Amino acid sequence: MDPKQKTDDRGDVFAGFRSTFKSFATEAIHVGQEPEQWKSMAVVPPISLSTTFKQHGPGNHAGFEYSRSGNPTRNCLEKAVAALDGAKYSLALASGLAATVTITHMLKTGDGIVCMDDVYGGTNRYFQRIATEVGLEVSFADCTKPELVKAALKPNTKLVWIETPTNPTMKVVDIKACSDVIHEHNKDIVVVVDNTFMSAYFQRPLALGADICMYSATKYMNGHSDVVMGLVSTNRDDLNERLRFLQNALGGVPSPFDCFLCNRGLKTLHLRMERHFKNAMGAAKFLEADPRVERVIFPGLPSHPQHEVMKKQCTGCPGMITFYIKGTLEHASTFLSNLKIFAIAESLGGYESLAEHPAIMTHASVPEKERCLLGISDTLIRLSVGLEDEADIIADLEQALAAAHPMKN
Ligand code: P1T
Repeated sequence: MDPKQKTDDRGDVFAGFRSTFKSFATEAIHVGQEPEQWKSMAVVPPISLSTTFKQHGPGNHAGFEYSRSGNPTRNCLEKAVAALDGAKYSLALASGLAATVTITHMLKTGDGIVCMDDVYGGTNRYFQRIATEVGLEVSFADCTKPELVKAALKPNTKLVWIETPTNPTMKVVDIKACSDVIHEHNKDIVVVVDNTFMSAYFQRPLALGADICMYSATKYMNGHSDVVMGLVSTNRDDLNERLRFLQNALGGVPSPFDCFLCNRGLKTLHLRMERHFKNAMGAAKFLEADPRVERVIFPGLPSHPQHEVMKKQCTGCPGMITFYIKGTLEHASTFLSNLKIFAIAESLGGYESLAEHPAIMTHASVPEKERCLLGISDTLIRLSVGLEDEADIIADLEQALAAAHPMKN
């Protein structure tokens, strides 16, 4: 190889972003997958469907007792995810929300949670409508401003929940600045980063000061829109011990088949994310230049308010674009109904392009007043740009915009 050739030469869209994590692809493919762990020497981890495992004598087992507390296929996945997050430990849960609930169960009645003001609608609903019902105190803060996070911390605050970029308004939080402010105030406050939008390939929250990194693995980590799952990683022994206890005691675990699929999805995470970024950048530039579009929010564009933070803490951007179409709800609906490649559907992060209307779909459970304050309006549209050909994606957006605004053509 030419010694002058950069090993991290990923093309124009990645210019200015931090370099990829060392040996990411190698670890995604090999960690936790060692054929030597199986008598058969299977290169691909088998799906261990058995719910229970024979013991040599009472309490004398070969590492597994009962599939809720531990399963060989789940083990392979958890080891791979830990490596990709630069973590000591990782745990798989039955869904992203099951991960959120399991983490929150570390708290006791009277404890406080500070949550990023813009988060996935289901996270908002859980904190506001369920966590508060069992005596947890929940408040919201705009974590893009560390001074506002600091002001929100109270003597009973035990957990700070950050999502970045946020769903759906794509606000970017400086994880290091936020974690520093929180831990300087009280080192025992657990900082959680929901890393769903970024995946482990683009962002490592634990290296930036977070205590826990969690995912809805339903999205990019699995990447094929065929598994609902959650993942949680940490470097802290005490948190791992507690979370492992809760994983078993609460029981929100994924099936071995889902673990197999997610583990398989991870093998191509690096390839998928690079193409998501390239396609999304093309689509975002197209939308930003189009007169029928009011505003595009894509952290890969210099117009994004936290573009510099994004470049500093991430190795790239996912395929998530939010934009305001000019006009009214009717224009937004007509645009969405006319898309041909993009399916109108909730969820994101799969190989196929999806589009949705947050105010009516994913964030309908957020109280209307809060939605207005956050900018989740009738004309806001969220895209999850998939892995199809970039030119076809842009042509689809173009024809749907033309359908929504026929007079302008
Ligand atoms: O759907 P589930 O696997 O339970 O994950 C919940 C969740 C958690 N965090 C973020 C950032 C998410 O986006 C989600 C799920 N989101 C959608 C279904 C959606 O369309 O936004």
